[in-house]
Amino acid sequence: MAAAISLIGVLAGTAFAYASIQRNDASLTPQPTGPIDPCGGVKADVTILGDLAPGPVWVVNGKILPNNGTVSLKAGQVVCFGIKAGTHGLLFPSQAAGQSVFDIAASPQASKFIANPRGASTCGQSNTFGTVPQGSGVIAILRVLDSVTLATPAPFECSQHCANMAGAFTVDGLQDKPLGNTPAVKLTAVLLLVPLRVAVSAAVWALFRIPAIAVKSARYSNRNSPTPNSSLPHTTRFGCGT
Ligand SMILES: [Cu+2]
Repeated sequence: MAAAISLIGVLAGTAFAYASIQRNDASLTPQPTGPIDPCGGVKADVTILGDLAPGPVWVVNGKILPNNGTVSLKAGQVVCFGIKAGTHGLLFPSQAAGQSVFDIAASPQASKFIANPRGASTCGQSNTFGTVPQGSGVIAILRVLDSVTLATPAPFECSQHCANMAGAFTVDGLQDKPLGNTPAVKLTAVLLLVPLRVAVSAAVWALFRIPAIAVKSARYSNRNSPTPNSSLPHTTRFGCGT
């Protein structure tokens, strides 16, 4: 009985060990609110977040993009646009401009891209294409086209902050691919065939050489015989055993 009471006491004590510590000042226990990085769960090659520090800015892979700065992309890269703080949207001067860089139609957020998202004069332009400004979350996940030819960098803006939050995309080179998809592996496969071809050539060459060796050996084995080795082909009896 004493042991049972002791066990109950231990269990009761264990339960108390998980009780929360009471704090008088609520600021000592701040809780996270909302997604800290809306692109955190997206396996994007490039993350571009709208922020408000020090003012309305794009933050590219953690670095503030100076206004009218250039974002260097590579073909095939996945780019995640999202909200870090403030209200932002992605705006291209035209649908063609946006589609010259990204495969917008294949985006999970393709339906968010509309003509003139803030009216006929969005950001003072008449032919814009992009998303309505939003206050949180992912703006869009866009994939850079595989084959991109840009005569000049493709401009973009924030549909909320317009020219105060502008930039341009350049696309050069190809996104690094796994080795299995590169021509280098094919070259390696070709190189692997070379020793095999050498081996095959040696084997074929041996087929011609071995009978000759055998015949030569037979000739020497009958060197002291009084009669030629009749089992040998006629052409090999010549000169033997005399
Ligand atoms: Cu903005």
